[in-house]
Amino acid sequence: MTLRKVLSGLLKANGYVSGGALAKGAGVSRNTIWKAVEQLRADGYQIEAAPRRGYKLISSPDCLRDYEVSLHLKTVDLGKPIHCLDRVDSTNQFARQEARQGAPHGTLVVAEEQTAGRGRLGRTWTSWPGASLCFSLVLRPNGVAPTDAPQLTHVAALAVARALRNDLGIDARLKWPNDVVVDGRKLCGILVEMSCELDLIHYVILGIGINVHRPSGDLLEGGLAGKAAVLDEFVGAPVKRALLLGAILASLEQCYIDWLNKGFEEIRREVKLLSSTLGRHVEVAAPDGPVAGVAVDIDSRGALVVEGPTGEFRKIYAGDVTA
Ligand code: BT5
Repeated sequence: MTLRKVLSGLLKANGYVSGGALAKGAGVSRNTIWKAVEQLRADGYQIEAAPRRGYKLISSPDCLRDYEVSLHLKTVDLGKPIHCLDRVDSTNQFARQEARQGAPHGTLVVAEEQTAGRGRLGRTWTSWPGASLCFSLVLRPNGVAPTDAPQLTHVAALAVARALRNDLGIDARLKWPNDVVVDGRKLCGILVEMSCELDLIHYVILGIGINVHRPSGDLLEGGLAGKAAVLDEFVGAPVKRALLLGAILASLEQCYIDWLNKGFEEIRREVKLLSSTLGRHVEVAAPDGPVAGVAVDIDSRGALVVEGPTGEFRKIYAGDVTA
């Protein structure tokens, strides 16, 4: 808490701020401020100290520590509480354990490194310590039917795309059902998992992975070469992950509340506008076999509607699209 308050005081000062003023703002002693500044320096913050003038923040590292992440939260529920982990098998797995033990709606799990990041259907999500943003949220959508939960994939994808478009000016598009793509390459993957009974959702775990920086040693080569996109390269400067996380959570909270209050229709309309899948000839690896045709719609349940060569329409509820 003290680190957060000191960092917040340094940021607000936008120049030098005295140790006394920081101590007053944080409600602690000057000695505690001195210790907090030392801790922040050890964590990679560059802080100048000058006699009679106080402290000045020169630069911040791109870190995902809880005090930095919480500083950029603009949400009511999402991100409360926060678990910031150095290393975990999968943030979805960790969040699921938390949810089982009663973690509240909005609980955020973010990790610097995932050792067993998951995609859908047992696939792998690759991430790189320091270069990726990987996080999961515990959601408890009260009153929503389990059959409507898959719409959350679209809600989340739209929220990420909106944040990237509005805050960073990136032409982010949505590839049905769970990818956010830029220039046709995958920047972000979304994994929605649920625990439910026939007519009751216990909890949903929403996992989001984003490639932010190009990993050192160009680990994007190999299987992901030409398929994966890296955010920095579209922004033209290194993006701070804690800031990005704050922007995405704000956007997600807005989309989520709209979805709860107004249903899927408005979300669907915007998803269709940003879709990179609609209007294209696609091949879909659907659970009951391959389907080929033109993707013509996303229906009121989030299914992809494909028009086959003889004019028949098929609704695909889950699958992978090759365009
Ligand atoms: C996804 O699955 O795209 C869901 C990814 C969700 C990842 C997050 S990270 C935080 C949370 N914790 C987890 O353990 N998971 C979630 P799917 O549509 O099945 O896509 C997986 C496929 O995407 C892989 O088979 C690769 O082809 C490709 N892929 C893997 N890593 C990638 C990356 N970093 N960038 C782009 N594509 C990637």
